[in-house]
Amino acid sequence: MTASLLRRLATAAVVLSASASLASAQTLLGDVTGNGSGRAIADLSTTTSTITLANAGFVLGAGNNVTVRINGLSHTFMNDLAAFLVYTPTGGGPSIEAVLFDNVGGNGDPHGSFSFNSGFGTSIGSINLAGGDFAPLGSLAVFNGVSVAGDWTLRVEDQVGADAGSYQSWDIGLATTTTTPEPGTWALMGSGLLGLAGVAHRRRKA
Ligand SMILES: [Ca+2]
Ligand SMILES: [Ca+2]
Repeated sequence: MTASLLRRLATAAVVLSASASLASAQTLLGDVTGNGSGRAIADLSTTTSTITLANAGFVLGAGNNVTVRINGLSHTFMNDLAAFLVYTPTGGGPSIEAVLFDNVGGNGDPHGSFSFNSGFGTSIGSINLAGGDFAPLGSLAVFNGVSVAGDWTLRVEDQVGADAGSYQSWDIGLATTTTTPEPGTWALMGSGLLGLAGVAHRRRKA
């Protein structure tokens, strides 16, 4: 066994142990991520929090590409709650939505962070109120094929009178493929500087 191979194996072991520790926490997967604000969840209310992503050229392929993580969810009656992920593309067009959970947890009090990906092994129907990684009620594959650019909204509904709650923040993680940009625009695409570069170019010409 060569030294180089040993080094590669050691690196792989580190990566594996990092994934293992992530999986025991609340996992966020994907190369494109965004963070959204927390909200109070008032009794009998609907609350939304939106993450706007500007990643032009990034597309969701086939597979379990969407992870949603709700951080610090707290409520005094879990079954009151329903939560949805809604996507509206930049420039308009029909929205797409999926239900993350609804009518789960009985009268228990959720108190933790909850990650959702359709590839996770535990259904949200078997919720642990302390949080964890769960497959959502609705399939997140409904987002496959969309261009990432747009508004990603977490909608949380408190549907039953008495009891309320809050969450601290939320994250989205998207595992993407890229459409092929023109040569020279590749590096600018990811950093979101394409528009600025265009402005600079026009100024030089003027
Ligand atoms: Ca409900
Ligand atoms: Ca309520």
